[in-house]
Amino acid sequence: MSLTDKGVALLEQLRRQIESKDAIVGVIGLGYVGLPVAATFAGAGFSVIGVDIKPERVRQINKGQNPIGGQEPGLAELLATAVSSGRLRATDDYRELSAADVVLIDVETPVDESHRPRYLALRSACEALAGVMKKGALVVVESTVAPGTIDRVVRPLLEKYSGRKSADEFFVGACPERVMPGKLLRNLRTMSRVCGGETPEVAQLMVTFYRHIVEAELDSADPVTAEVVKTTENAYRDVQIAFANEVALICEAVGADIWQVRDLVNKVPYRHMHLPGAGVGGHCIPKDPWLLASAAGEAMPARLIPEARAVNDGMPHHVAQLTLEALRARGLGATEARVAVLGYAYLENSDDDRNSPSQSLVRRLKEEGLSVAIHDPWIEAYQGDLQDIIAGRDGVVIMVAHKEYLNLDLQELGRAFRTPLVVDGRHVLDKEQVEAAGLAYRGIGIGQ
Ligand code: SAJ
Repeated sequence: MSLTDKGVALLEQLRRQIESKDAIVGVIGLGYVGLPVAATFAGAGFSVIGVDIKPERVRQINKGQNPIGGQEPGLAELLATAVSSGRLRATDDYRELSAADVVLIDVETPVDESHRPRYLALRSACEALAGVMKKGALVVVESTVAPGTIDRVVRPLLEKYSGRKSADEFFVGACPERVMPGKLLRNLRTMSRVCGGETPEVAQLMVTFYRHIVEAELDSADPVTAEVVKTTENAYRDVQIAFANEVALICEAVGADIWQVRDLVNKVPYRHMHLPGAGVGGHCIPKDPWLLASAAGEAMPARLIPEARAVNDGMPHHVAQLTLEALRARGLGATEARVAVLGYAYLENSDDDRNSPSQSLVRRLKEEGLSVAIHDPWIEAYQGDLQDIIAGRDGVVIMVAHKEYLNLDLQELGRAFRTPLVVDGRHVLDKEQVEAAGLAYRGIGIGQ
């Protein structure tokens, strides 16, 4: 792909507007990615139009109120200033994007039950934008998409519904986000990013644009490279976690301790075993490997990535199995057992429960007939008193390494239980200490 003469002229005009911060920035999708991005560019001195389909969210933002849950340092203040200064305005009317020189797309890009990308939101955003898009505009997809999406979905939709040609009368690229709940603004500022432009000049202009808010490295590339990098960095993590989980299961079978094994393996140069555990949750790691795998050709389908997903998705069921076996060893059948699950979020010290392994575990234990209580100090619905929750129960299943669980009073735990059993899904407790306190211990990766 190369710029036409008209494209060269329009890109040069856009570069000057970006350098002087006169460029108007549009952001489509004001969620946990789009809203921090919109507020950050407004804070950097740009005029920003945020578009979201939820009128209530638009109203909240225009009152300077932060609709994002959780603890996001600095976001509420940045948003309030961006709105009160008049630099950021939210709307549900796409027509207001006709004034935007740069449009960032931050909509959800989930996969369906068959793990195929579902681009309903992305497609409708592209079609609606194309109908109002300004000549010479730069469109950047920040959402995580499968490799090839810019070339096969985004650009064709923008061209079809605008009647314009990319690299001629508009420009397109991908710059995948790398935010993380709890660190939205910090990651936005400090994480490097890949600027995948449809031509080298467009990629360079994206670098110039993001330099206004990113302190870290900005690497130029083409769109498909940016798409592969983002989905690969998360698929890499998922496969590494799956490997640690598989070795943990082998350790259980042979009577070894995965935590001792892992420490000794990681002493060897270039070995970095990840942490085995009760499963892999969140909004990125369970989804992005499927986006990457979906791009594999028919002739060479991805095998390792789907298998790693299966191993990780199997971990909550393994925790259920450990629990059932331990209860049976104490003469307790599933239907008479009462357990407490500690931790419902997908990540330690977080209130985010998206795709959390605990959801699979609780469903499985209930299907087996157990009575299940849930505790999670970070999630309002489950914040009860821990002692009250576990009183009279036949054990606890620890699913998240929240800081509140790191120093449980084992003696007190022992007194509260009807049957003293700890199933440790995150290596929060020490087997010897638990057993010294008179409780039975089962842990992922720790053979009996
Ligand atoms: N987990 C393990 N073992 C590990 C690491 C994680 O079982 O060794 C589990 C966690 O308990 C959790 C899930 O995997 O259930 C995901 O954990 P995560 O630490 O990867 O946290 P995420 O999902 O928020 O991942 C994000 C990703 N960042 C972006 O997509 C921008 C990921 O690429 C980052 O590596 C991660 O944050 C991070 O730690 O920064």
